[in-house]
Order: sequence, then structure tokens, then C-alpha cells
Amino acid sequence: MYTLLSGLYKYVFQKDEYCILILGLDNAGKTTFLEQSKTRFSKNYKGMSLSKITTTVVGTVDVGKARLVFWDLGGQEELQSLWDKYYAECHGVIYVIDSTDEERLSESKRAFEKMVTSEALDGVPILVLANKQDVETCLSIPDIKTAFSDCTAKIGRRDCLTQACSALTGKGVREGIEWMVKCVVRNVHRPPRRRDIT
Ligand code: G3D
Repeated sequence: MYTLLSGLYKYVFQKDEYCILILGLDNAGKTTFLEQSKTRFSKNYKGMSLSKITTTVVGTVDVGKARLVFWDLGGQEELQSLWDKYYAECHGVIYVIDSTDEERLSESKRAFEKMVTSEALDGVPILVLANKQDVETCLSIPDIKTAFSDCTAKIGRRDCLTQACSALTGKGVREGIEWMVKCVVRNVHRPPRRRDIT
């Protein structure tokens, strides 16, 4: 009886919480993506004035029984050295690329490569967002995949998806988040934390 009631309590009042890191170079659109996700998945969220957005932002989004807790860690070079402090604790990574910035594409690839070869991230699903696809002159998905092609072996057998996206208009945001939820829920190697719904 106790087991039944405790199971019912958990079902009604608790969520499975997953920590998702949002990484990428500065100016890639990480914070805009986080704001867009909150707007799309939270009924009463009206969005934050872009001028109030700071470097390390945390936000939550509920998708069914899953709660995603996002950490937007900032992409400036001096902040990149802090990324790996969060790897052991996270359940998924969203890596944002500015598809309009061909000049910094190789810099972005180097940061991605360093991230993906970290042992602490083994088996963690990675969503690569080719952002700013609303800009007519942007790099296409095949262009970006080609530029990142020598990272393929390092990605290994983990779940990885490259998704076209515009954090500004919201295109591709829902698809990306829903894919991430599916991946973190089925990844038995990193079980969620249970949290009471507040
Ligand atoms: P960051 O958090 O990765 O540093 P931001 O990046 O979210 O602060 O975005 C950097 C700039 O890119 C912002 O412009 C923002 O509006 C713009 N941006 C973000 N996503 C998109 C997108 O999908 N399309 C377009 N066209 N622009 C985008 P400003 O001018 O405020 O610096």
C-alpha cells in the first residue's frame, strides 16, 4: 500500500530533472535560444528584455514529466575553461553555432572538439544547433557538417543531432528540445534527479 501511494505521489507531485548545458562561442545565440525555449514551453512566461540577459543564465522548461534545467555558461574564451566543471553533472549538451559567422567557424569547431573529447561527457547526448538560419546568407547545414566532419569519430555512438534553428524566430526550437528530452529520458547511464514540483 505504501509503495502504491508513494508511486502515486511521485507521479503527481514530482518531475524527473535533467541538467542541460548550453555551450558555444559568445554571440552564437545561446541566451536567445534559452529565452525562446522558455517562451515556447512555459504557458505564463512572457520573455525577458534582452538588455537584462546576463552571461550565466539558468532557466527551466517542463516537457511532460521531464524538467530541463538549462545552464547557459557563456562562450567567451576565459569562460570556456569553466565548461568542463559542469560535465560530470549534466545530462545533455546543446551546442550553438552561429551559421552567419564563417570567420569564427573553425574557432567554434575547436571548442566543440575539445568539449566532445572530454571523458566526463561520455555518452551524453549532444544537440548541435545551426542557429541564425533566418539570415539569407547563412551557412547551410551541409556546409556546417562538412566543416565539423573530422569531429564525427569523436562524437562516437552517443545521440547527436544537427538541427537548423533560428532562436530569434523560434524555428527549430521545439523540435530540438523535444529531441533532447527523448534522448535524456532513454539514457540509462545518467538517471535524472527527482524533484517535487514547485
Ligand atoms: P550568446 O548568448 O551566445 O552570446 P545572444 O548570444 O543570445 O546574446 O545573441 C547574440 C546576438 O545574436 C544578438 O544580437 C541576438 O539577437 C542575435 N541572434 C541570436 N539568435 C539569432 C537568430 O536566430 N537569428 C538572428 N538573425 N540573430 C540572432 P544583438 O544585436 O543583440 O547583439
